[in-house]
Amino acid sequence: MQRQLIDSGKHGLAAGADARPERADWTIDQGWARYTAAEHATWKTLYERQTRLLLGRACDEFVAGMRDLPIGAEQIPDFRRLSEVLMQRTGWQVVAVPGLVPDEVFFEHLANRRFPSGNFIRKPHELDYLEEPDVFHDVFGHVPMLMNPVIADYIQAYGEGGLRAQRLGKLTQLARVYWYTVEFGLVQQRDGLRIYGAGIASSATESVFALDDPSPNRIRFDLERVMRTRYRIDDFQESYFVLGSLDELLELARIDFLPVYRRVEGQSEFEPGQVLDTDRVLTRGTGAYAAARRAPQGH
Ligand code: HBI
Ligand code: FE
Repeated sequence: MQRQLIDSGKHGLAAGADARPERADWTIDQGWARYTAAEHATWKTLYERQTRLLLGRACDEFVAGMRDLPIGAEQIPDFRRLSEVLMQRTGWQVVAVPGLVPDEVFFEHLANRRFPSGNFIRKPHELDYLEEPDVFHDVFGHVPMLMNPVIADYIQAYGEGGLRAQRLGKLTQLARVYWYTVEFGLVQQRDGLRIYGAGIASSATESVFALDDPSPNRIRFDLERVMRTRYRIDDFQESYFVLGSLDELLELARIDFLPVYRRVEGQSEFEPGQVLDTDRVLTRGTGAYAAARRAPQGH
């Protein structure tokens, strides 16, 4: 499609290892004026479906962030306008990138309160699954939470922590914390469990599965436990970790992870669906979904 030729979008990058970003920080122009009517229409389809599903499912902070941002059904949001509002509220900006960027580039942006967002949007035939974060995942899923001061500090701390974890060889452990909070976190609120993770909030199927399906475990979040737990990147999670309140992330943004890495070092790892005697289990999952995926021919 035309905009990819112009922007060297994700296909340009995926084309080969020789693909190089024009800028060292991998940012590109969002190219807002070049989105086609069909691309805005894809956004609208996703926006309307997800807005409906998130009623009574998204946490209060997500709803408040969305309400105060220039994000609507009709158009793919303009990052400059998002950044104006975010900057005033929490000092964050949204910058455009062509897709996944190298870990250290990603961390460097977050450490400086710049959220790298894919500028492309998924194709109509891939509404429910995509390999790289697009503008719908990044803007609809992540940006509303960046309006919250706790999340704003937590994600910046993750960027700083990521640079350090790389030097310490602990990126695997840190990435699990990000995964089970920023991407797939649940939180207890007045009327029950709510979504705050962007990977869930931007997925029609997983926003229902994570809260309503009997298959997955829902376990009280514990830092060391989560650091030792592998995750699924290509399917629904088998376990979700639940905060009592988003304020618990304040503590995580402040503490030094080094002693935690040291404690976890050499300890066994847990499978995504494993439940421990020491877990505070909110829902013990049936595991039916994951079992069916492992044995699709099963009886
Ligand atoms: N790049 N654009 C983008 N978005 C991400 O979420 C992202 C990334 N690069 C690396 C990465 N995430 C993760 O592997 C790190 O959080 C570990
Ligand atoms: Fe994400």
